[in-house]
Amino acid sequence: MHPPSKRDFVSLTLGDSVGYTNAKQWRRQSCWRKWKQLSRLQRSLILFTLMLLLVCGIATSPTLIEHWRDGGNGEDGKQTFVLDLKNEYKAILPEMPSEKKGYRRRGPPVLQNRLQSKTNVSGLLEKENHGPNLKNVDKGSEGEKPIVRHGEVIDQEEAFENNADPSLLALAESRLEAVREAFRHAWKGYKDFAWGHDELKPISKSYGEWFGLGLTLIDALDTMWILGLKEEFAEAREWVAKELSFDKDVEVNLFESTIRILGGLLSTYHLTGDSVFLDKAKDIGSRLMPAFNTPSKIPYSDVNIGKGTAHPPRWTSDSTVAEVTSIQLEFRELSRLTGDPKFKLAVMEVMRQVHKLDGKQDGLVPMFINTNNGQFTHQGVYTLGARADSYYEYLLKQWIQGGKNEKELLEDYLQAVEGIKKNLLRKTTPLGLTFAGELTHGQLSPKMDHLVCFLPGTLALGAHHGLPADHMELAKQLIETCYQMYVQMETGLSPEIVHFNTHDGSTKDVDVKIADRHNLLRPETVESLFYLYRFTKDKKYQQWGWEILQNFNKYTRVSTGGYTSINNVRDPAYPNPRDKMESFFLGETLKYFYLLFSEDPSLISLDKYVFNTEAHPLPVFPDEE
Ligand code: DMJ
Repeated sequence: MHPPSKRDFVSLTLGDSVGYTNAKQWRRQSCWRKWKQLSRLQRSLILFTLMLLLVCGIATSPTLIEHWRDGGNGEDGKQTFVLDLKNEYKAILPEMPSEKKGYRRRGPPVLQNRLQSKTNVSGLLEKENHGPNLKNVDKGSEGEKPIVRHGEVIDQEEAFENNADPSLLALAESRLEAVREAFRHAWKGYKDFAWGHDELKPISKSYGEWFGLGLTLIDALDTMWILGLKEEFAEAREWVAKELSFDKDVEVNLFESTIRILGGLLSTYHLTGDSVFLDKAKDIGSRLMPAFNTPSKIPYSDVNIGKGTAHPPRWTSDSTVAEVTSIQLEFRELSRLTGDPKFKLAVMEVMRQVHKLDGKQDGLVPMFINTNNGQFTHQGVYTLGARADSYYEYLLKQWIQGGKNEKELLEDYLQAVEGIKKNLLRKTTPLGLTFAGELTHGQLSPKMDHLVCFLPGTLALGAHHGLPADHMELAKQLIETCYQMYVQMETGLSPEIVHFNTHDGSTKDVDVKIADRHNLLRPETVESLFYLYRFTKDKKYQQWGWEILQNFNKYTRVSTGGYTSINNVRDPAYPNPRDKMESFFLGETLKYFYLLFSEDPSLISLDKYVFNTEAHPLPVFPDEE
């Protein structure tokens, strides 16, 4: 045994005040001396016993185990976060029975089985989040804590790596904020002058009704959720819960009310888990069903949702092909959620019939179908624009939604893309832009609706899901053309319809007829820019979108609130406002801007969701269904 070294002794007294010569100090010195007097074996035995006690103590303390399994995060943002969320959302989200029973999470069934083995590595991304969407944090069955965002589980580590460049994040954030600001401005106009009505008329500070069902408010719900606009969302949610009633003697268009109202309610239900939206979706879905009571089972265009009657337009017994083939995503999802197959059976009967109909040209469909005999009418005219557009979009998206199992949908889609390539594609002069024209009885017209600009996004989505790579190449060419439809206009905003020049010696690619010079704040080009950016990460697509957003702000923004359609994209001095803000500006255009500028690929993952044709994300069905 050796005496305490000078150093050991000094260390005990360091920091003591001058008067610190009390019993405590004496006791310490005495203990230390006794310790030093013990043999090495005695000291080892004591240390071993202490260690053993410590380990046993930890093993029997649930609090500490919990703390360690959490990676020591018990005191950081995550646990506080759970509490915050519960408090914050009390007003919005009803307490779900599953929470009371201690189940893993609230929310629609499809999303529960995605709570798998994702590891919660840190609280980093919580700071990057978009507001009200971080709604629940639960323990996984193996002690993991998946983060549920936008109704889905994300891997934070992966997402953080994707977002690692600070300058990229700063640019993205400023653009995202610009979209939020644009949304707030549009919403202010709607709130001040059109609350609860279908559409804002921002110039006259009034509103217009189409169905009298609060169309803009419903179309905008999931956009607010995605943009993180909590207060606006909460107010709108209250309106849906307390004011929205479908028990009304009103005529609605089957397609428009399906994509905007049913689609909007279903996607908001998926993002929030709030059953009020599902209840409303079931109600409107059921009220639309009389449309299918036709001799052919091809639905009528119009339904009286109060009376339960349906009919075609007054002048014809035809329905529009795009309309009857672009309601499937929504009704299929409604069947899945309710367990009632009648919705799905009705819409799939339409697809079954259209699949085997004569009158297509290399997979391209005419624009009209008769509700009595189920045959195409007005044959020989093929367009990718109005009345046919979303037929093609929904072939692909139904195939994705259903887990890529429905072969007929894929066959029809692939055949249609070949039909487009064979029959509709041409090049402009002088720039050699690729465009999709219209075929009329064998003659190609170089006319293209702005609506056709959905196509690059759809082609890119197909390529992402394993379809031929040349679809992506065509997508890239077509989106360039759509961008040029903006760039070549004096306001930098696209007209509704363009005619391309194809003859030698033309000096400009794009011509616009006087009647086609309007811009309705449509989303298709921004939508396709979003898909192209997600899949290629080519910054030019974001830049193009940024230019377009600035031009919307320059020529369509109304100072007292809202944005307006304009009559003349060729006159920057007087674009001539039309005094109407379409609901799809909030439902689609601003949402796609936001998604385009976001660097987070898990923000509505394109592997987990398909967007309906009104930009409402619906989940891809889980494998087992
Ligand atoms: C929207 O209602 C939908 O995108 C539809 O498919 C086409 N028209 C408008 C937007 O332009």
